[in-house]
Amino acid sequence: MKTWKLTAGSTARACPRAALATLWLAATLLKGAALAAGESADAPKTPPKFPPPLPEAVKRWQERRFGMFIHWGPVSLTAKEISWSRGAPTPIEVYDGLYQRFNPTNFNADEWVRVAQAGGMKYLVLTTKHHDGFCLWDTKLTDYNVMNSPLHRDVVGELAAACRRQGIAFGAYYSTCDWHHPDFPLTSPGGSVKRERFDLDAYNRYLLGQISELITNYGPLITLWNDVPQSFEGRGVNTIKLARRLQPDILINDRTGDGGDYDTPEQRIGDFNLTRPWESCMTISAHGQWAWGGPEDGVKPLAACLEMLIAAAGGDGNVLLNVGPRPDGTIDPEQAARLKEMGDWLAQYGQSIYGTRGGPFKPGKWGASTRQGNRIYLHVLTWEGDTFRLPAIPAKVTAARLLRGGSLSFSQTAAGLTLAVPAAERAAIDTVIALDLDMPAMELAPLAVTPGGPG
Ligand code: H79
Repeated sequence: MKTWKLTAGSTARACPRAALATLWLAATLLKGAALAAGESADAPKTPPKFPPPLPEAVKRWQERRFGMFIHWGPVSLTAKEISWSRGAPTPIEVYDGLYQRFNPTNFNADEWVRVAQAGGMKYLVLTTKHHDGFCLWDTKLTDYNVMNSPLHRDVVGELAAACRRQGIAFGAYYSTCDWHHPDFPLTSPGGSVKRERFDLDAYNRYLLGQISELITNYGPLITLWNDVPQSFEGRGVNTIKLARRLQPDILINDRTGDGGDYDTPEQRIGDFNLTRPWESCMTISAHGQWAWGGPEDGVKPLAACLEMLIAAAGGDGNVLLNVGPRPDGTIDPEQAARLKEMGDWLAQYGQSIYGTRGGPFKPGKWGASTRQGNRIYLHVLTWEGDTFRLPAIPAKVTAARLLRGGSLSFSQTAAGLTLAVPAAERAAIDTVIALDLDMPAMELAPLAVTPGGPG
């Protein structure tokens, strides 16, 4: 199992005492591994605590493969990390007063959606409320919301409407923990301070009321994306039941306190898994920032961004790639430009990503494979020489070609598949090869590619 990994830059961005949240994420990962290791065919199955998602909803979400995550709020004025900077380095009183200066008059929901679509993204998830408790919609349940900022516009409402207009799915991130709410047991910095008095039942009613507002007023939502369920074990099931009752085809991620419909590896690409749906959430910021990190923050290289998507699709997972819009309401042009490059790549190679499933060749340093119908797409990222060998598959390859055209030599024997692509024909980042089969590609069992990959 891969362990929770931080990006090099993320620790440098002052996040003082994040132990609790980090522990929760680590514990969740360990629990998953323990379950997987302890499972046997005849072990009694624990009955699910909540109704499962509709299979067709999971399928539609998986087919989209690539979504935009948006972290934004009054904290964007400071270019510090959302919620984590509350208390340190930003004093709590200062942080909690930022909304009084939040006036991003250039916010244009349609423009955000255009940026997402130019990036080839098929859904969008906005931080409606992060751990800092500030609400980006016209909630009736707290005054600490965007209608009381100088902007005085319902950001969630405008974005949900723009998504509907432009035909892209909309989802709501809603932090389970809330370090601002007086009834929540933990507060800033980093959720590490215990409140003397709190009322978790009252907070739970607030959370359910807000989730109800989000689904009722802005739904249908493609997903309800909870985060950091501190103190919420045993309560998450209420979230799931409520959300499913209000919208039967909604998906709910695994951070409710009692799990959910799909796993959410954070800042790392998930492992190959055809049975449990998953989505990696990743930052486009070079420093692993979620909220806008300032003009010097920078973006990840195109290769890194495309490799995320390829490795995820090859492992049968989605990618939710995060942008942090600026305090004036616009998406940083550097972030938008990188997304456009991804979108341009997807315009050419999208058939090998959208609507595909992962495998049958498991992802590795060599690259990844995806499949749809009678076809396998090989995404070769690392070449060690011109020739590339793959293990044998119980299907006949009826045609092999480079997706963007060009010459390729191919042979199939009982020992396996051999492909050769001259250096001049290879793409700078990802050489995509389509293999047509005489049978449905999903019927092939997953196969590991020899370490060291092609050679
Ligand atoms: O919303 C984003 C993060 O703020 C949130 N999840 C994503 C989607 C998150 N909350 N807790 N955690 C992630 C786990 C803790 C991460 C930490 Fe740190 C790493 C805490 C301290 C080091 C990275 C750097 C996050 C804050 C600073």
